[in-house]
Amino acid sequence: MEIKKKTEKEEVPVKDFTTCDATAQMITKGRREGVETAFDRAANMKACPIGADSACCKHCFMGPCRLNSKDPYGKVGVCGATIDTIMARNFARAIASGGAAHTDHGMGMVDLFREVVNGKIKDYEIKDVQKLEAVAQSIGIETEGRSVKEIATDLYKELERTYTQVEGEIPFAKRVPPKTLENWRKHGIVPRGAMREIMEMMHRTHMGVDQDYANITKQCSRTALADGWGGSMVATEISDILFGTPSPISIEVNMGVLKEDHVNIIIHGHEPNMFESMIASVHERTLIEAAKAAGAKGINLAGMCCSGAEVLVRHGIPHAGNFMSTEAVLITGAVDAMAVDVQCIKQGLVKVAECYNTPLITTNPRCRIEGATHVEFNDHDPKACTDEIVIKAITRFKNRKAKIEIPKNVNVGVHGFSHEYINYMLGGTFRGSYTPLNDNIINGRIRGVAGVVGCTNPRVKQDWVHVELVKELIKNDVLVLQTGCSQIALAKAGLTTPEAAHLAGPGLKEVCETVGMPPVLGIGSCVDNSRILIAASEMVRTGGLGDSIADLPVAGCAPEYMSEKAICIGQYFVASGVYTVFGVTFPIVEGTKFHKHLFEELETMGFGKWGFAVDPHEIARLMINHIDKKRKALGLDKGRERVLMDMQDRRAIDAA
Ligand code: SF4
Ligand code: MSK
Repeated sequence: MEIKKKTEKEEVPVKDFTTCDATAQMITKGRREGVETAFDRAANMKACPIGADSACCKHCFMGPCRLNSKDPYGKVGVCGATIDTIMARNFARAIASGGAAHTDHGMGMVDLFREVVNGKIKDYEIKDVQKLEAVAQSIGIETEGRSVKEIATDLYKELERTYTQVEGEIPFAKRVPPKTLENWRKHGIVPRGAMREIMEMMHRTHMGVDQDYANITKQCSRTALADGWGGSMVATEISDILFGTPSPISIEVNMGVLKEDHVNIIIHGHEPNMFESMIASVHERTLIEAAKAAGAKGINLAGMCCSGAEVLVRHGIPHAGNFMSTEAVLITGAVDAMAVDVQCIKQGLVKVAECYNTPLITTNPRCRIEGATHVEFNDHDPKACTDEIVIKAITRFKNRKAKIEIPKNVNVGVHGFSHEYINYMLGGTFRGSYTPLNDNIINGRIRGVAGVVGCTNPRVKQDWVHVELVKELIKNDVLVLQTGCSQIALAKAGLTTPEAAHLAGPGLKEVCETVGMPPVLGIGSCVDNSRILIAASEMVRTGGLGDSIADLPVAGCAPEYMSEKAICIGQYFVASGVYTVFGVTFPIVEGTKFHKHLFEELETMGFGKWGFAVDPHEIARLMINHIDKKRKALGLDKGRERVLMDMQDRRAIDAA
C-alpha cells in the first residue's frame, strides 16, 4: 500500500504509515509533541519521478542530463548516452556502494580476527572452534592434527584475499555448486577481490567508458558476487567463529522491551563487535551499582535494525524494532542512550534525540553525524567506549525530564536458524543433513523455499507488505527464511513461533509440527543473507533438486527495501540463480532493453532474474508461479495447487 502525499490541509493518518502499533503510538505522541519523523518527511516530499526511474545522469559536468522515461528513446544525454547506458550505470553504482558497505564490514571482521589470532586483542576470543574448522575445511585448509592458532592463521590469510585479490577466484568460490560456478566462468563473472571489483565498477561507470548495458550488467554481477560469496559471507563466518554460531533462541521483540524503571540503552547499526562489548559493559558490577545508585532497577540493553538482528540470534538480547522504528523509539522518552555504528542510521535521529535529551552516540570513524556525540570504538580497547556509553546513559537516566510513554507491545519469537542448525534440526546430531528438507520438497509437503528479507521504507506502510507476503507464502506451503528488518516485522506479527504453523498450508504445517519449528525462520542480519546462499548450495549438493542453484524451487524478495545494499543483495541472488522480486519501486524504466535484460534475458543465460510488484499478493503470486515452474522442470509438479484467496481474504485486503 503506497503512502499518499498529504496536501497542505490534511495530515496523513498514522494508520497509513505503519501496521506496527507501537510505532503508530509513538508517531502520534511525536505529533502531539511537535516531533517529526521520516514518515512525515516522506509524506511531504514526493519522490523525484525522473530519479525514481533512474532516467537522469550526473556522471559528468556536461550534464546533469535528464531523459524522459515516458519516451525513453526520444532523447540521449549530451555525450550521447542512451537510457539503457544511464540506467545500467546508475544500477551498477548502487551495487558498488551496497557491496562496499558489506565488504568493508566484512574486512573489519577479518582485521579483528587477525588481531585476536595473533594475541593483540584480548577482549574477544575464538568461541566456536567447530565452526572455525568447518570453514577452513570448506576452502581446503588442512585441520587434522593442527592447533587452533595454526588453522586460524591460515584462515585469516586466505580470507584476506576476499578483499585484496587482484587476479583469480575468491576463496569461497570453492563453496559454489559446480554447475553454478561453471556458468559464472562461462560468463566471466567469478569475482576477484572486492576492492578490485568495486574499483573496476566505478571505472567502468565513469563518463565515456562502458556504454553497453549488457557488459555493465556482467560487472554488476561480478561485483555483487564479491559481496554475497565474499564480503558478506566472510563477515558472517568470522562473526560466528568469534561470537558463536546461532541456534534457536526465544526472544522478545517490540518497543515494550523498554523498561521505565531501568537505564535503557539501544544499539543500532550493523557490526557485532561494539554490541558484544556492550553486553560485557552492561554486566559490569560497578556500572550496575552506579545505575542503582542513580535510582534505576538495572540496565536494560536492546538492539534495533541489523545490530539487533545479529545479536538476538546469538544471545537472545531483546529487539526494539526495525529501521522505520528507530526515530519512533526515541519518542518513548525512555531511551537513555542510543549508540550507533554504521549503515541505516538516519541523520534525522539527531533531532529526535535532542527533543528527548537522549544522547545519540556515534562510535565508528566512518560514521559521524553532525550534532551527535562521538565516542570512538576501538577493538583493542572496546570497553573504554562501551563503558562510557553506559555512564552517559546512567547520567541521562538520573536527569530524565521527558514525558515517558512506553508502548506495551512485546512479542515473543524463536530466531537463530543458522545453516548449521537447519542441518542439525532436520537431520539430527549424527546425521546432520538437508536430506529431510529436500525429501519434503520432493514429496510436495514443502512447495519450495523463499527468502524474504530487507528493509522497511516510509514510501509503503511499514511491515504490511512483509507480513501479508509471508502469510500468503506459508499458506501455500512455502518455507520462509528471513534476515534483517523483515524478520523483525514477522516477529512482531507473531509468525516466528512454532505455534504459527497453524497459518501454514497442510504440508508445511505437518513438517513444522513434526520438527517443532516455525514456518518462518529468522536467521540474522543483512550480511547473513549469505546463510541463505549456503543453504541453497547445500540443497543442490544434497541432490534431487537439480544441478545448480538456478534449478531449485526457490525465490527471494525484498518487499519494502530502501538501501543500495539491497540492490547489491538482489543482484548476487539473481547472479547465483534465484528469481528475486523487489517491491516499493524499481529504478529501471519498463519497456527498455536494460529492463528486458534484467527481467528476462538473464534467466536464459542460466542465472536467476529480477521481478517487481508492489502488492504483497501479487509478489506472492510471482514467487509461487516461479517455484511451480521450477518444480515442473524437475518433474515435481504433481498434485500441487495454489491456495486461492477467498472472499474473507479479499475483504481483509480492501479494509487494510
Ligand atoms: Fe550527461 Fe553523458 Fe555527462 Fe551523463 S555522462 S551527465 S549523460 S553528458
Ligand atoms: S538494517 S539495510 S534497513 S534490512 Fe540491515 Fe534493515 Fe535494510 Fe538497514
